[in-house]
Amino acid sequence: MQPTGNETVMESMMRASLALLALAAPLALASCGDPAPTYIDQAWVRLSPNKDTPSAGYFVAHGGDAGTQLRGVLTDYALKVEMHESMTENGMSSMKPISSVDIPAKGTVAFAPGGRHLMIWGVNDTAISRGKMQMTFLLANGDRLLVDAVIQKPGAGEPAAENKAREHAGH
Ligand SMILES: [Cu+2]
Repeated sequence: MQPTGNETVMESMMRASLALLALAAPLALASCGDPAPTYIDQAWVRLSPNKDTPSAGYFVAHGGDAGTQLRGVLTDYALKVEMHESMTENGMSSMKPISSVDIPAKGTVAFAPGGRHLMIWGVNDTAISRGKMQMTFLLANGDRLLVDAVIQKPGAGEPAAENKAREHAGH
């Protein structure tokens, strides 16, 4: 069968899109390797004993080679998440919402009991029975980090020892 004009056009279009794919692949690899990305670990949630009051969330953010900011946290497993800061003034402790937190290059920012924390309203029953919930951390550089937070029942402590042991084993 003789090749028609149409087939020639289609072939050249296919060749063009293959060429684009070949160009795209090295770019994708470059963004995964160098430079070191910002990441989140030791994420956990202290479940509120009362469904009408919010639970608290904690984690550690590790800055990559470039500084960025944490702009917010989303999850499908709760009604609402806010970033808060606790402070003590004249012996009174209070907290206020914060809209962004700097994560310096190669620095560490901890959200920990008594300080910065996540307020989480309406943690989903499915997540509670599973013992963990996935959260999405939104960075100013456009990265979205998916992190599983361990859900601790009311009264249970911080699962830090376990997390740290795992982290060291990996290094
Ligand atoms: Cu709060």
